[in-house]
Amino acid sequence: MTADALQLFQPTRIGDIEVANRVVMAPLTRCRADEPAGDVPGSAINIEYYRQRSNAGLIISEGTQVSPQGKGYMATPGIYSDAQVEGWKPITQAVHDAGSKIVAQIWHVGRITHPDLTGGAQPIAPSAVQPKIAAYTRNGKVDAPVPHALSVAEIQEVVNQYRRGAANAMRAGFDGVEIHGANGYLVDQFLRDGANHRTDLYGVSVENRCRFALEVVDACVAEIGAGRVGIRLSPVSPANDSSDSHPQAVFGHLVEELNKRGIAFIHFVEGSTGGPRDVPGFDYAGARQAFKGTYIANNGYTRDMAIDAVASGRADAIAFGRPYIANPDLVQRLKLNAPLNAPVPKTFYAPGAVGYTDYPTL
Ligand code: 8OZ
Repeated sequence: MTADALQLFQPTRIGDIEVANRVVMAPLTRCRADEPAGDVPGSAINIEYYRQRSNAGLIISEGTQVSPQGKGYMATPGIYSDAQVEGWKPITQAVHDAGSKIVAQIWHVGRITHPDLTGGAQPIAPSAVQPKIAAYTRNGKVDAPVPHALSVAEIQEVVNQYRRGAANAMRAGFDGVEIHGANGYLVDQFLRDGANHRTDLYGVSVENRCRFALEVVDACVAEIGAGRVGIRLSPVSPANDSSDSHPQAVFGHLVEELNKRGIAFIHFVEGSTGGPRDVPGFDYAGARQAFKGTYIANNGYTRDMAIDAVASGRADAIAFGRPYIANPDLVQRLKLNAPLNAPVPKTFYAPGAVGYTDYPTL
């Protein structure tokens, strides 16, 4: 069979979004927004970076914080200010002009940050439990502090920040949003009992620990429609000091609830983010059966694994992260089974064009 006949390269729909193929560019933090201007994206190299990768059926943007307090790394772009919305517009335009689609990953890091990154604000979390992680600030590597445990009223304010992020994403020309529910950030902190020690409506039971995630989903759905909302989950990933005693129970329940809401997609980090896939504790095939929307699979997929997963129906689409950093023309390379450029980690988060827009195409 010629590559063009492979299902991985066939068009489909992801919720309301028509995509040219089932290769997805995973969200990738690149730390190249204009920080002094207020974490604004849209520089010439930002536009060029996304334009180069518009061979993906769907691009998921780098994580974009929904508030200043939601920021955990230097020079990540936001989606809360008018200047940020204006900054995103030429990026979404360039992607659309090249025939691709792009959703904004809306992100709040919760406790995975430091006041040096949040404009002095104390990090927030479901509970005052200090994560065992270091934050990287202009002053170097520092321990993330004990976060402030959100009150119920404050939780509602944060839900509204995601809602505004979704509305702003549409104003900026995005095709929808991916709620960042993975990798130990705020949504995941509520889901998993390593970080969530609450005893109120947001804690203890599986239903209560899913409440925040579902309130965020419901707010985004009310704002932009279920067909333009997806979520990324990493049920067993230890990223950012995340852990849970019974991941199957909490994420199994969450998937059922997400299915009831008819959202466009769930994007699963299968296994340990950027690491081993064979981490026990969650049944992805069961989730695939339970969720009627699009199942996007991620984490260490090779060409053969991606072709097989989509052909066998185990996944609807495959998200590639590091391969997309180093291979702007990834879809063409996958079609031709051409060799891939190796990513260079030291330029992943460094400013400038080197290691960003200068990887060679075929
Ligand atoms: C790598 C570096 C900084 C942030 C994630 C948003 O893990 C991230 C991230 C990854 O989801």
